[in-house]
Amino acid sequence: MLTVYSEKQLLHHPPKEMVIGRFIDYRETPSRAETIIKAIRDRNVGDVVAPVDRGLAPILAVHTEKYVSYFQTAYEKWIEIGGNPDGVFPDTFAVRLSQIYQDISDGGAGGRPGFFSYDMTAIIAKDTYTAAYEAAQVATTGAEILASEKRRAVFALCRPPGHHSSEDLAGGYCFFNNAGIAAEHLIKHHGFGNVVILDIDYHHGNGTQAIFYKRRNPMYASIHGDPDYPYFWGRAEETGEGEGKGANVNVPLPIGTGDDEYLAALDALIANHIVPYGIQALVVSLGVDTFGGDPVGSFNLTSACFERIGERLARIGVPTLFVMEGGYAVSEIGTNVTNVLLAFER
Ligand code: SP5
Ligand code: ZN
Repeated sequence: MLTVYSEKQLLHHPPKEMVIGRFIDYRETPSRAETIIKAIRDRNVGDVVAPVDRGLAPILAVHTEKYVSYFQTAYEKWIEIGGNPDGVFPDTFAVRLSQIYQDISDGGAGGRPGFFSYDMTAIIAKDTYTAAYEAAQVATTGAEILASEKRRAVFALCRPPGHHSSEDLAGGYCFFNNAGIAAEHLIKHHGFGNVVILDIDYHHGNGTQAIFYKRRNPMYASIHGDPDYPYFWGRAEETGEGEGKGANVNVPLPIGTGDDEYLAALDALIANHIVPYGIQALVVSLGVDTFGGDPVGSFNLTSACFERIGERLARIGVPTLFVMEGGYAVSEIGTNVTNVLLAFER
């Protein structure tokens, strides 16, 4: 399987994040991507190519102009106001204070960080924009190669991840919604009529769900831990709106879920929703934070289970783009990711 990858994605490295009130080392580390690319090479998964820069167009197909231009200069402006060089931390969030304040401004230099994010883990450090921009190009290039070269599958090794970011909000280590950008590229540039974004990261992809909630194409389908981050989204009752009714499928599973229950849920999701939808292309939001040893997720999957997942995804039988999301057990992340990809190709 071909991998698309760029080392520029390693430039994003905020030192710390806050977890239950304490600052700890940032868990979404550059070493995650470095370990994955090493395993891709060591296990001969296939060639690795650099992304083609398609500019802002693929990003602006998903994200608002205001959000993108805020993000481009956010770090610079933060330094100008005397902010901590480690990265941008909002001091206020633009939450629903009252229905009478629907048209609030972005809050100016002081307010913008909290206007364009909903938590404090999508930390904009010195080169974060460069890395997130590059991740979006990796995803777009993956989609482009999949479609134009009529490949069976491509792996977009994106970092930072994307599924928690919506059209104008960062959160959950995510800035640009790489999987959403890729799906939109398949739909807009290659005419795919029934794309499914299947999100197997441990966390619900609230950003992806939000972006496509009122659309029939793509379908968004997710299996995730519940109750857990992002807390307010991911219920089975969230099924889409308007034209998108029925094209949003959430499968929350309890903390501690193991291989057998997980695979049964995946089989049911594929048989009851993804196949009946008439799937023509698959974008997998590939998180491996479902692994038992993961320090962030709380499922109990074994490394062998990732092979079973890869086999099932292959059986769907459509062109497939894998887009990297979460996974924080760095010593096992290379094995777990390549287990999915190698089993898919067997
Ligand atoms: C892309 C991705 O995987 N983002 C995850 C962001 C999660 N951030 C906060 C997690 C806090 C969860 N605390 C519960 C601990 C259970 N082990
Ligand atoms: Zn996750």
